Amino acid sequence: MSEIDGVLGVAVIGYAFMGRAHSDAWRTVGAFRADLPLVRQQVLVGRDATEVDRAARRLGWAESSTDWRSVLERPDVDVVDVCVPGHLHAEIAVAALEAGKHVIVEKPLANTIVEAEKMVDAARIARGRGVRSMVGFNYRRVPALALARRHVADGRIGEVRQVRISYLQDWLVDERAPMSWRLRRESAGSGALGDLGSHAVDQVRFLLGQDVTEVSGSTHTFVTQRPGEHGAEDVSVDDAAWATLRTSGGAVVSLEVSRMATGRKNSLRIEVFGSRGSLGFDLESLNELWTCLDGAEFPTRVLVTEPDQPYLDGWWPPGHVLGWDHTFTHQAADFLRAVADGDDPTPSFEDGLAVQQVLEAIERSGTPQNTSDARPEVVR
Ligand code: SOE
Repeated sequence: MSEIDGVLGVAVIGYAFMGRAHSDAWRTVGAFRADLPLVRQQVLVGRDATEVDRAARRLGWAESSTDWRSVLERPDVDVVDVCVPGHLHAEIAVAALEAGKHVIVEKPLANTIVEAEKMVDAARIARGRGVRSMVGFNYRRVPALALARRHVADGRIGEVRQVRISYLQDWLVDERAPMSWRLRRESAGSGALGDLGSHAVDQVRFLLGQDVTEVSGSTHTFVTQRPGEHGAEDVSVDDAAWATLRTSGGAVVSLEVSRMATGRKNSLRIEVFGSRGSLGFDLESLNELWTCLDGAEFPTRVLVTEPDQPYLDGWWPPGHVLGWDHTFTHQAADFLRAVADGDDPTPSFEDGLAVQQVLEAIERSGTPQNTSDARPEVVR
């Protein structure tokens, strides 16, 4: 904790979509949990001095900076929250951990296994010095999904046999949608696979409490060129990906992610089928979980707003529903709790690496093969 005033100073690197979502979380976390260390929104970091300054004022930051390296040297910064494109994650996170800052990195942890491994090494060394790290898979903090995990862990649906998970968006359906960092391999690593598939793989690991051991998959790019700043540019990542996964507990998972699913804005749907029940979730009805527990024959819709359900004791009376943004507040709160208690928060960088290994195995497996010699990839 900052020696200056006993309050944790936070720096967020990046102020686009995720930087805004994380800024909002740091601003609201004190309203959610009164028993956590206080935070000070110290500095927002970005490349464009005028823009980042404007964003800092809007989003509640005391200052802005264009130099993340100098921010790591500041004694009034205790937490560094990395919300920039994937290719910058490893360099900033490793440097921040070495500087003794607690670190959150937005998902996916990195663009490659090699980068993710470097981050895991740095996190391991930092952990020995009491420095905490976490990867930001915010959907773990949806109350309904945290409740689903609790039901699976408590054996309420028996042995999990089958999972269906899809994460579908449609912001690339229009062929005129312009190039961006998300469509270039060098900045994003992969397309829908890394962006949406990382959430899906993390949910499988989270909900089942199991590792993914085997993968067979396929990726596809429907629109291979898009308007860039200087004319048409090649798209170097996938638009959609499909996979069948097997888990350490013997479950089989069907996974589908796409940015070309016309009419689906941000549709994360999950169904988990076990020997004694099932669970169903749809992000578009974020406060609901469909449960079929303890051998019941039909599913029931449960409104997840009760104080004894995950994350809800800090909010409003029952029935006062939450939104997508609250998942980031919960994430910030869980991180602060771990820092205050001297625990290691989850998902760890090791979890982020495990997800990356599955994503890369899906890509490898996606190399077209003759049907006669197609074999699943074993996740290393
Ligand atoms: C964009 O596709 C995106 O913002 C993802 O990057 C987020 O992780 C997801 O929550 C919503 O969609």
